[in-house]
Formats: sequence, C-alpha cells, structure tokens
Amino acid sequence: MRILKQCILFATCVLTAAALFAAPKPNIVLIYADDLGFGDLGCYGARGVATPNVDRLAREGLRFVNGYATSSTCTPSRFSILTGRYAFRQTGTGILPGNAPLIIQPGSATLPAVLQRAGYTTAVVGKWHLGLGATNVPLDWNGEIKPGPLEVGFDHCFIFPATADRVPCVYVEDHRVLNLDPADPIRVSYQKPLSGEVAYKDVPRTALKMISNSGHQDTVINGIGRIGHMTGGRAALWKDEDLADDFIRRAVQFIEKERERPFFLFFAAHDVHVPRAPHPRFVGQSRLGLRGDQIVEFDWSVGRILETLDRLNLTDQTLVILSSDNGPVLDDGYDDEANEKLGEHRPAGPLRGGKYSIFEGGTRVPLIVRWPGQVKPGVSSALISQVDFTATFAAMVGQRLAPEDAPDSQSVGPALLGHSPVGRTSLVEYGLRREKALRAGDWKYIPPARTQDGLGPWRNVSVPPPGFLFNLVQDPGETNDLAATLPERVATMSAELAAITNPVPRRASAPPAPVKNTR
Ligand code: NG6
Ligand code: CA
Repeated sequence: MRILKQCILFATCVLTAAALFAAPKPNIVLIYADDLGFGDLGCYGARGVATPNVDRLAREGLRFVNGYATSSTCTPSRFSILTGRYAFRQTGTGILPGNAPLIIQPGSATLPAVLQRAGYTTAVVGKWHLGLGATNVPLDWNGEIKPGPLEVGFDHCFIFPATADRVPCVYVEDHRVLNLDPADPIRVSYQKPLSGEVAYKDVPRTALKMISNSGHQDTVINGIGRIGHMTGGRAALWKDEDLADDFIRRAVQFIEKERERPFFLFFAAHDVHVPRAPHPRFVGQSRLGLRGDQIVEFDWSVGRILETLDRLNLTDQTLVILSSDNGPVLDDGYDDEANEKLGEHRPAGPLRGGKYSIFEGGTRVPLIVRWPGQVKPGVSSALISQVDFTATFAAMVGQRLAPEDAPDSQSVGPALLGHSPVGRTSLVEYGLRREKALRAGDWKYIPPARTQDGLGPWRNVSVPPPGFLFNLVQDPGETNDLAATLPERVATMSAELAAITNPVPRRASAPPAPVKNTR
C-alpha cells in the first residue's frame, strides 16, 4: 500500500513537472499607451515622429493590424482589459471623475488576479482611472485608500488615480498618497469650488503653461487647469514634466526586484493624453509639436523597459505586449497646437474617426507582441480584442476560469503568439455615447446611432436606419455604406450584435445566432 502511495506521489510530481515544462511561464509586461492612435507609431506609418524603440519591438515581434481596445474611451477599455468583460454590461463604466469609487469587483477573477493565482507577482504602474474606494463612502485621500488595485489582483501599485487632467494630482502607492504631509491635508470636490483653491478664473493667462479651451478650468496645479477642485497635498503633487520619469523609475525597480520569479507588470503610461507637458528633453524632438514630443517620450519609456529586460537577461523569458486604450485625439481641451503642427501625420492612419468615436479610429489601435523564440516576428491580421487578454493569459499559465469569470474573454493564444492567422470571429466596439458596433470578419455594422467623427474638433454624425455597413478590407476608411445593397448581411450582423449585447436576446423574426464561447 505504502509503495503504491509513493508511486502515485512520484507520478504526480512527474506529471506536474511535465505540465510546468510544457507551459513555461513568461514574465508578462503589458505596456498600455493612452490615446495613441493606429497611425501614431513609426511601424504603423507615422510621419514627423520617430519611434525606434517601439519599432524594434515590432521588428522582433508580431505586429497586429486588427487589434482592438473594447472602447473609444479610457475607463471602459481599461475595465475590459482587466476583467475580460465588456464595459457595456455594467453601468457606471464611462469616463470616471477623479473621486469615483472602484468599479471592479474586489476578489473577482481579473487578469492580474488570475496571474497572481498562477504564482506571479503583479504590479500596476501609471494611470489607473478605474476608481478608488468603496461605493457610497466618500474617499479620504489622507487615510487608507482602498479598495483599489491591491484588492483586485495587484501586489503593488504606483498610480495616479484618474487622468493627468483630473484632480487629485498625486501618486498613490499601495494604499497611501505618496509624500503627503499630514499638516496639509488633501481635499477634492467635483461638485463645487473649494475655498482656498487656485481657481483657473483667477490665474493670469500669462502664468499658465497652457490655455484650457474646453473644460479643464477648475483648479490650477503646476500652471495647468484641471477638471475638478483640489486643495492641500502640496508636497505630494506630481510635476507633469516628470510623470514618465517617475513611472519608469518604479517600473524598472519592480522588474529588478522581481527578476527571479514570474512577474506581471501593467505599465499604463500617461502619454499621449492631455495635458501634454513632456519632459523638456523631449520638447522639439518631433515635428508634430507637444503631442508628437509625447509620442517620443512614450517611445523612450518603451526603450527603458526593453533595455532593463536586456540588462537583466530577461528578454527571452518575457512576453511584452504593447497597445493603447483608445484611438487618437488632437484638441482634447487645451491649446497645445496638436492640429496646427500635424503636417502630413495621420494619427489614426487610414481609419476614420478617433477617440470617442464608433468608427474604426476609435478602437482599432496598435498591438504588438514580442516573446523571443515563441512568437514568430511578422505582421498578423488576426482579429484580437483586449478583452481576450484575461482568458488568453489564464490559458497560457494553466489557470482555469469559471464560466462566470471574464465572460467575454476568448482564449486566442495561437493567434496572439502568431501560430495561427485566425483570432476571434467577431467583436463589439463601444463609443462615448454608448453606441455599439459589430466587427465580424471583414465586415463592420454600426446600428442607427449618433457618434463623433474627426479628431477634435469633431463633427456629429447620425447613423440612419438600418445602420452603416462597411467592408473594412476594401474600404478601411468607412466611406462606402453598403447597408442598402446588402440587407441580409445587415440583418445577420444586427442579430449577432443583439445576441452578444442583450443578456436575454430578444427574438426577432428569425432567432439570433447563438454566441459561441470558444474558451
Ligand atoms: C473628457 C475631457 C478630455 C479627457 C477625457 C477622458 C474635457 C473637455 N474633455 O471629458 O480632456 O480627459 O474626458 O479621456 O474636459 S480618457 O482617455 O481618459 O478617456
Ligand atoms: Ca485614453
């Protein structure tokens, strides 16, 4: 009996070791840019700005031309990338104010939580914008700040709470505001002005680093008007020009510290979101003005990460994945000459629209994956959504997901690693006004809605019944609406979209096609 038990134990050990060997656990570094468009990088055809470090990543890895954020704004895209769930399934997942509570359920099977379960040390460095604190309990920025990243799967966080144009303009490290002087407590309001704040209306224009042309006219911090009111916390305020340096310092420290074990780093850059105040050493480094200079700053950050992996001999055992949370925008509320200095550059490449829009420029973004020896370098046209990362990485590290976990996430490992040219069959895109569209194969269907076109300034566009139908391969710029000539395709795609987006699909004249869960 004892011998039998020992044999079983031995066999179990051998099998476990074999399974581990079959599924090497790479470190995973997810580099997430903010508002970086499909055409904003050298390897995607950018003009007037050089991105040698990202281009190196693309040369050594796989560059996707059909990679998608789930939404054309930040919060819903970040919600999806971390939860494997489309944001339209949960109310309150639109662009959040800086004092919003956490919108991800603590304890749920998020991307970092699943990796943590698989033995990874996990960290988020950079922009958060998914809320902090409990619902219905006003957050005290001077106390313990939770729940937040540490309650949804991250072992460490070094973040700013929302966006750089929203207060509070401070870093949160784990559960505390960094460098906070208790004698100078932070107060934050998104409702009304605060007594003692430096109000935009009172600051002479000559004392501002940039003029706010829309919104961004509440409290002035570091010479820049912000959304929301803030007083106090003076020793804790970040300097916009140092955001990239501060984030990279933490990211490099984390990689150095965790070099011996599998780690997951979610590096969520501020670049190239407004306000555009890159470090002075990047100013003038592109021909596109400050927005282009910020692309250079982003590329520098990527270079620092790649250099660190090289220096620590981690390159071969690290999967680096780079993408953006939504498409590009030019004038996003500050006079920073993004339009005036654009020249020949096309931030969304050949795509129509950009940030906020349901057209392709809103959600189709750069996507590059590098894992030397595992990913064959090249270009892939496989259809991939960021919502797939949770199931894909879970499968890669041998973690099972329950049916209710990451419900929209499909395991697309073979496509992501370049072993298959086929990813998803379809995906949902989601705009600022909660408008949705279906991309299926070469086709895109946008139901009747209102959306925005352009890159700021915008043009409102009404999508009339029965919606717009485009063949994206023949018509990447979405100019030739085929809905009237192909009514059956409109009907099929409309039914598929309804089946995915309605929890209980409503029966039309024909029953909608069932949604396949390929996980
Ligand atoms: C908008 C802001 C814009 C930006 C955006 C969020 C104004 C006029 N516009 O409301 O500047 O902050 O919200 O961007 O205030 S995102 O990338 O985080 O979704
Ligand atoms: Ca964004």
